[in-house]
Amino acid sequence: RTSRGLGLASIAKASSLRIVGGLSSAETGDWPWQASLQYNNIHRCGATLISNTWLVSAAHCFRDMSHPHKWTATFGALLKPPSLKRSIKTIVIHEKYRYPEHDYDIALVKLSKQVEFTSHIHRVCLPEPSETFPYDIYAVITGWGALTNDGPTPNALQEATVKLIDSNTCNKKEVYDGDITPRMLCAGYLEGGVDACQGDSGGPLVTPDSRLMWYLVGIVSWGDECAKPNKPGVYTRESELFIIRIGEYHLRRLYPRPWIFTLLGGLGG
Ligand code: 4AZ
Repeated sequence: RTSRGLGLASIAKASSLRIVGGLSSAETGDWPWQASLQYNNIHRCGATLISNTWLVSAAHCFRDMSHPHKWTATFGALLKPPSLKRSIKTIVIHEKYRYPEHDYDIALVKLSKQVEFTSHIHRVCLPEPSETFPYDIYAVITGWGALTNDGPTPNALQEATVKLIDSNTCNKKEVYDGDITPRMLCAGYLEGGVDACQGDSGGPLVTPDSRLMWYLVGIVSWGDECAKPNKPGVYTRESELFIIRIGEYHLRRLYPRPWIFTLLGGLGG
C-alpha cells in the first residue's frame, strides 16, 4: 500500500461514499477547489480551481456553448445559495479536442475577477508533468452530477472514493475495448456501484500525498452510463497533458511547463 492509499483511508469514510446512488454530501469547505460551471445560471459541469483566476474543466462541457459571457462559476458546497460567484472571461479548449471524440477532453476557464483564497475556497495542487500515479490507489471524485444514471441532481456537493484502474484492464474487450487513449485514465470499480455521472463532467479526481496535500489526478470526462459493472468512469489524465500558450504570467509562474492550448475566442485582456 502506498502512503496515498493510507492517507485517504483515514480521511475519507471510504465505503459509504458515492456520487451515484449515495447519500453522502460533502461538508462546507471539504473540497475547496471544486467549482460549479453554470450556463444561464444552470449547473452544467464541474471545474477545479488551479490558481486565483483559472479553473480546469472538460472541453466537452463547452460544445455549442463556448461563449464565455453566458457562463458563471460558483464556489461553496451548495449550488443554491453559492458562497461565491464569478463571471467567466475566457474559455480555452485544448487544441486537439474534437467533438464528439473524448480524447484531449480538457479546457481552461478564466474568471473575470480573481478569488481570494480562504480555508473554504482555494486551489488544488497539480502534479509534476513526470509524475505517475500508481494503480490501485484510492482517489476522490466530487460533483453535483446525477445521483443515478439520468436521475435527479443534488443541491449539495457529493463525494465518492474510487480506485485507479490500469489502462490495459480498462481497454479489455468487456470493458472499453481499446477506446482508452494515453490521455485517459479509468477509475471506479469493475463491479460497479460507485461512479461519476452526468453533470460531474469537468470536475476533479484528486488524491492526497503523504502530507495530505491534494493533487489533481484527472478530470471527469466520460463513461458508459454510470456505475455499471465493467464500465468505470473515464477521466482526462492530468499529468499527460497541459496548459499551453495562454501566457498568463502567474499561472506560468505557478506551473512552469509547456503550454499546449490554443485560445478560443481571443484572449480578451
Ligand atoms: C456525462 O454524461 C458523464 N460514469 C460523466 C461521467 C460519466 C458518464 C457520463 C462516468 O457527463
